[in-house]
Amino acid sequence: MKDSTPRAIRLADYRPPPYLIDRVSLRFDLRETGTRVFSFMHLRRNPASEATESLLLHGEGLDLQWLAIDGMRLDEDEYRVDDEGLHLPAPPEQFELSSEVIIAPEANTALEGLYRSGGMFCTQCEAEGFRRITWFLDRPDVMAVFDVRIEADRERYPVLLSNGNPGAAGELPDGRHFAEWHDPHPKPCYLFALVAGDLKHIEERFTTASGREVVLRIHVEPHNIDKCEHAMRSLVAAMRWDEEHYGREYDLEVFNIVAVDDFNMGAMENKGLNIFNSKYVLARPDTATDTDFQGIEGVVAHEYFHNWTGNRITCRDWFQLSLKEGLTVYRDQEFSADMGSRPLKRIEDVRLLRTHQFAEDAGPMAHPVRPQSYIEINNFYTLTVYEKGAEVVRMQARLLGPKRFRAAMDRYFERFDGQAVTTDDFVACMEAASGHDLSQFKHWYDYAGTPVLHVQDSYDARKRRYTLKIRQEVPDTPGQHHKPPFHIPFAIGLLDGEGRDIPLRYGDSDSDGGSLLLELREREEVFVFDDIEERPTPSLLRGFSAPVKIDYDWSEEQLLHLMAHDSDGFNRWDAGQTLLRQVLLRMVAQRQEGASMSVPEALVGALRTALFDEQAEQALIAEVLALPAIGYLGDFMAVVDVDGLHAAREHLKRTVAGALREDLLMRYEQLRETGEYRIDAAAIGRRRLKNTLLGWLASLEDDDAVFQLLLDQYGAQHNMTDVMAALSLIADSERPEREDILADFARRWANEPLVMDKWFSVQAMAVRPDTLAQVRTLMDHPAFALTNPNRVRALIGAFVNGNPVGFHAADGSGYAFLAEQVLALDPLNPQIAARLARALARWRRYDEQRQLHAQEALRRMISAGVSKDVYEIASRSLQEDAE
Ligand code: 0A1
Ligand code: ZN
Repeated sequence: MKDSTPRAIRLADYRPPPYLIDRVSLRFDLRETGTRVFSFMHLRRNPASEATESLLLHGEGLDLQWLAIDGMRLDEDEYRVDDEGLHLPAPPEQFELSSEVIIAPEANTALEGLYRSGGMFCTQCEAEGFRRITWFLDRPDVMAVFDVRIEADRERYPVLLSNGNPGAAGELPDGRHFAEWHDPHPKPCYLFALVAGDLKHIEERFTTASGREVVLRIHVEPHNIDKCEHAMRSLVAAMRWDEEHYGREYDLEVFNIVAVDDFNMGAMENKGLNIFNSKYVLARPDTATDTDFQGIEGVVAHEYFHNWTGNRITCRDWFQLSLKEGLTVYRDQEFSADMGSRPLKRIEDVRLLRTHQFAEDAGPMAHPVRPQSYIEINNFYTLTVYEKGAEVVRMQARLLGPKRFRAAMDRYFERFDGQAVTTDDFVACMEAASGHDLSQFKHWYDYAGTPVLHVQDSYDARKRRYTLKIRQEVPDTPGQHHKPPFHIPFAIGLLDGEGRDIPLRYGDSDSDGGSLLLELREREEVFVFDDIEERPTPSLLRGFSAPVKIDYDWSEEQLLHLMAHDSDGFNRWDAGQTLLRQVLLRMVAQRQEGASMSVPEALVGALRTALFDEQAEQALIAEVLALPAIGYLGDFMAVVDVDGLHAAREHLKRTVAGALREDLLMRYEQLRETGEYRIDAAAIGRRRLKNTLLGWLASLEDDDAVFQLLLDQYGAQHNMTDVMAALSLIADSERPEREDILADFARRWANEPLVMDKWFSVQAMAVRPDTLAQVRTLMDHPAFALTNPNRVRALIGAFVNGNPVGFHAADGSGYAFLAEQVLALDPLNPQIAARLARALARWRRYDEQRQLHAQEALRRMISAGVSKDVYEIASRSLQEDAE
């Protein structure tokens, strides 16, 4: 093992930094091998620190050339360098520290610090990558003003970028040139960035609300210059939106975005120089799907919004990560809701949360939105910190109401601008601006686990009284037992027999004819509603007002009633999902008992009604017709039966498609793409519905007319959304045409790596007996590379996370494959290896035989001596109290 027993870092051990760094200037001498970094910085003792021991400046893998304090070179016995960094035994109260180090970006496959991607140099410093560039106090509460000078070969690297505003630039001897950058805003070093390369850009001018002009540029490799427009449109829309909704303006003369092919995550909000995974920049209708376009819009906005929520106001320490991430996800969700369809966006976000974050929160990696300890911070860029963190902000916005939430945000920006703060500081602003007491609410930040609301109701016809009894339960999670009750905003409605909302009042809240917001605080609470004429149908947790699970004994009639009438669009959809879930789980049970699986007539009828709903948005109809995922359904079983769930889903699809074949075909025909391609919300919704119907139809495997539709839609090559919808269904089939079509696609797109990723994924996700063998073969394809995170996610990731039937094969072959790939990846890129390893975290949910195979795979990782990234995931997964 690289680190014999990796040490845990604890929130409780936080101490202010011993020194502060006010200014730093960096000079980069970029070379094909061996890049020199010169650093000059001003340090002074932090008045808020009591530390007296020697000063540690973080640094990893730096080849130190020389070191000087106030211009005087230090002798080797005047400092000490170890794995952590540079120790200065007794530094002065304040001093200039200068140094030269040599680093090797050309050998950096971990993609942290300074590295090469394609022909360019780029950086990734969050969370702790800056220490791989030069010595520094690499922690977010040390904020400095940066000056940067970059020197490089002019021909190979004509474009030289860093944070802030551009300064001098010019020629140097030997075909080299330089550029200088000055960032006036003090920032933590995790926001530092540098790019050097042969790039082309598109440009736009943006005038801020107060009349300042900003130059916006998106830089890409020359052959991608025709794929940047959507990203630019998204950026301009995001800038305007932040002015209109939060009064936040951009604060530099330039805003640069660079797309790079090798990137561990989605993108990075470096001040004034956002660096993006090319997947979240590049799009053309023929290369990108609607989901890709929406992803770009969301990520461009997310990174832009970080300029205020993350950069101007940053995190005190990495335990506060959700301060910037949860808040910024909330902001980008709201932005996307305004750009497209609000109810649809909510459904998508909740689906992600419920299928993936709930699973994380119920497994061995469960951690609070504000974690209490970590071994490797890179393992905590999680759905909990991001998505649950966003729900925690959303709940506060809901509790405060729009006006007071805005006032609280104004206060936050005013009070903490230029500082590194905590989630407590954020909540304090919410409290101060509203007068709400949020002390109990803060449990959401401190305790892991998804609360369950056990709901019982009763109706007394004589007293015309309806009673709701709610008991909340927060499950134990690793290291956290017996949790106190949470403060939960619980929006409800009661429907009468006609499906209308019954006007409700409770205490001093009023439903205004729509929903009523109840606030749960006790372990058990009873709500009584009087003057209710008939037994109502409850619509619970409207709009998904809190990230909780509801345990209520729904009848089929109630769900059908809600599906048809609920005034809350989200709950109308959710009622359908609950009904589908109930039916599918019953079918799995029937199959396990050796009985034949049955699909209720009423469900078929309800789906048919939804299909012809004239009022609903087409995208919403598509969502109603989307079957819950195996991963989500499995959580409702004592022992996950992947094969049973797959069989039930397929049987249900076939049965419904058989019954509704003519209706589905008719609607499909009506929705066919005619004329020009557009990417507005209506067009996206139309395509989504059409392709959902195609999916139902394709379950009729022997239906030649249906298969012809797939071939026609593929053959039309109208846009990538339609092509991929057809291709993935063809790839899932046993038809002889399959191979030709896949080969055709690969021929067309051999030179577009992001499109080839789609080709890898559909094959990795195909439910066929030879899929794993195919995946292994595809790893030798010239377009695949284990060093590129997008390729790894597209092929290996798609198999382990997107193909439950294949990955959880009873013989353990999927688990063994995962262990093998994690071990191959770990020396190259521990972050990506650790992310992949998470696929095994919930092994305890499967049968005994699979459990044995999974444990073996996890043990194999640990005993091979892995990075602390992988070690943390694998060892926690095996821990006794893990689930
Ligand atoms: N702050 C970025 C996410 C990010 C985190 C870590 C990275 O490298 C290890 C890269 C990006 C965001 O939220 O977009
Ligand atoms: Zn972010």
